[in-house]
Amino acid sequence: MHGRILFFLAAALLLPHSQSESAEEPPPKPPKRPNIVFLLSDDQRPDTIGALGNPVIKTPHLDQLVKQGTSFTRAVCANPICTPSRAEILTGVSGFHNGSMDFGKPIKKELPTWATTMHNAGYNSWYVGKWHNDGKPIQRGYDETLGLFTGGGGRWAVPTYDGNGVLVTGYRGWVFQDDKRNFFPEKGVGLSSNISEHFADAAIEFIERKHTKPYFLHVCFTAPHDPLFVPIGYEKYYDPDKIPLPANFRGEHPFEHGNQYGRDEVLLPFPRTKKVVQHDLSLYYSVISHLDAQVGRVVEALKKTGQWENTILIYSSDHGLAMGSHGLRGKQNMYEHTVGVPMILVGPGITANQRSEVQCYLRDLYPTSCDLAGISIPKSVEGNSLKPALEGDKKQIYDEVYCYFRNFQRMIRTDRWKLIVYPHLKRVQLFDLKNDPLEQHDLSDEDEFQKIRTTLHQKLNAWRKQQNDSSLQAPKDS
Ligand SMILES: [Ca+2]
Repeated sequence: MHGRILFFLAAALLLPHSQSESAEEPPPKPPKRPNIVFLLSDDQRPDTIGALGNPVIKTPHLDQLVKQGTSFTRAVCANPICTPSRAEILTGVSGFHNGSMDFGKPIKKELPTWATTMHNAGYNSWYVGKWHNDGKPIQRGYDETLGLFTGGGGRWAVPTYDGNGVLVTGYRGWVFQDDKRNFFPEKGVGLSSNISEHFADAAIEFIERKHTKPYFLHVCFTAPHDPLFVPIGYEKYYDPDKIPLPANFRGEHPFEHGNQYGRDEVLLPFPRTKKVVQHDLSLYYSVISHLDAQVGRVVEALKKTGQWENTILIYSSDHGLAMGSHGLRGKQNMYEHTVGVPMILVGPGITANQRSEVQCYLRDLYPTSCDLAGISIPKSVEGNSLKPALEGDKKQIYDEVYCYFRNFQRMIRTDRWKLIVYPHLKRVQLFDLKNDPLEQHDLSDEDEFQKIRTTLHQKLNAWRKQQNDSSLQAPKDS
């Protein structure tokens, strides 16, 4: 008897409108929460998508996403090296506060990761691909992995040469493995020409499962990070002799910016030549085109299984790359080609075929996905939801964005201006991005721009003080 009363009470609470509806009508179903599929490339410049203005590269599947969703054309990675950038993505917190400002620095354990938050909200949190942070994905909130690719296969590594004929130094000894550290060297040790297919295969395996819950599927590709090998079947995609050089190509960077002879920079000889850069770009583009085909396979799997309409798909990269611009090959700089990232979101509630110039960060993706899925954003998260911009509201999210690399570079960028400080050199650069988007004319010493230089420098230093930035203790006046 008591149980029956409780049952009716519970039913009345669960169905508050049942009295006003006819007995035959089922109660309205709660809205189905969207799946979140996050595809992240590795070292992809923001200008390597056909539909966003590159006339040479072939990216039909990414072009389709651009048409179907919103592309942020001024999104940045705050700290353009792999591990710290991924730490910002995983935590939604700046490297100044998440523990991971550089390689080998663990993420603070108390920070709820994107995966943890999704898991706690009733999602399955799944991980595929490159893992470049401390610990393992299953220690960072992911329920399960497939196609996990990380270090541990050094015993199988042998000296090899990339598509430029240069000895491979990137990803040596990385290997596919499972959560129990069972290794699968038969799938390749280090990068291989068609590695992106393995990541797409694993993602599709997750997608094709029978689902009882919504899921957060995080897929980290290694393309187009070096070493670059032409994917099988893509040998004739690009003729190196016909690839245009970056418009801001130069033979060498004019000063030691903090990584002039680092690992990434010595991948190409000095001074960089037109021929060498064109060949490197032809490899880079072919690896991106192959990655694009894998993105297409993942989208197709979502469509075939009837999940596309209820999925938010996010595509981005951990940072860009110089590829000959400004005389550089690597990341580790504050120029647009490198702090910039492609960022496309597609799905329910997201405006189609929209380009947004809102300044934003990679760390905003985590809170954005929470906001779109109706999940509360943890207090620790410093990023902001981009939902207002996705819905077509052009509201500014940040007045300015700040980027950093070790104690060698600090940057502030407003809608129009960019100031870069090199504390170790007591040097600054000032660019007018409106009139000089390729950053070829440093205005920092020109009289008429001293006021803007001072204003930006003061703002940047005030921000550095707020962050308790150790680079302020280097030279006094930078
Ligand atoms: Ca990277």
